[in-house]
Amino acid sequence: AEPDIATEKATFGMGCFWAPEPIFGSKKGVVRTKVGYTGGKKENPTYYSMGDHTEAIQIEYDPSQTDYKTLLDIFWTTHDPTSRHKTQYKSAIWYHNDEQEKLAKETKAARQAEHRSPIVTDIEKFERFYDAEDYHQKYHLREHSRFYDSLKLTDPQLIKSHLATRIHGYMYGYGTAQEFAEESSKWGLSQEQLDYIKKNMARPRAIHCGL
Ligand code: MHO
Repeated sequence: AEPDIATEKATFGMGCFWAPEPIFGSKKGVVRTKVGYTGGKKENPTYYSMGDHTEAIQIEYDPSQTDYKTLLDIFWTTHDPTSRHKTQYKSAIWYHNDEQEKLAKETKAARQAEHRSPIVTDIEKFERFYDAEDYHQKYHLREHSRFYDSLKLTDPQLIKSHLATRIHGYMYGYGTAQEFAEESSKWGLSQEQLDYIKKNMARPRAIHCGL
């Protein structure tokens, strides 16, 4: 069953949207992630016709376990906020409230000292998120097709799945073995499934997006 907790949202553009899901997925307090299109005006964008939208990740987090500042630290350090890309892949923060806007602007200013070139990240008000097509959700988890099939998640379940979100992160090396041991004991997975995840945690496959 999906955890029934009050979550808050964070929405980021970090380049191709396949990579950020595992980056955030296994972080403390991250309940679920999904990918989609936001920031533009075009109605009902699709991957091959996204118009003025950007590929984005939306994170739902438990504010009693983590906070927006922590997520921003991950955002700033796991993509290059100084490289200018076309709108599809731009670096951006879409804030959901005044507090997020303030933290986004403050951290952007503070992070500039770490870069030679100007940070080009756009900070805009969140308007509307269009979910990406099913095959983009948990993209890299789906690549482990036999394991993925063994989870028996339908596409509508997958986009909301806490379990898939967490596994996706661990599988690509973004969590610690200790956190994994504590958390995975509650998942009800078979020993074979757990061993498969552990094997991948030890040697995570590299993620590449050809931007
Ligand atoms: N077409 C690029 C980027 C994919 S991203 C979801 C690739 O295959 O790596 O736009």
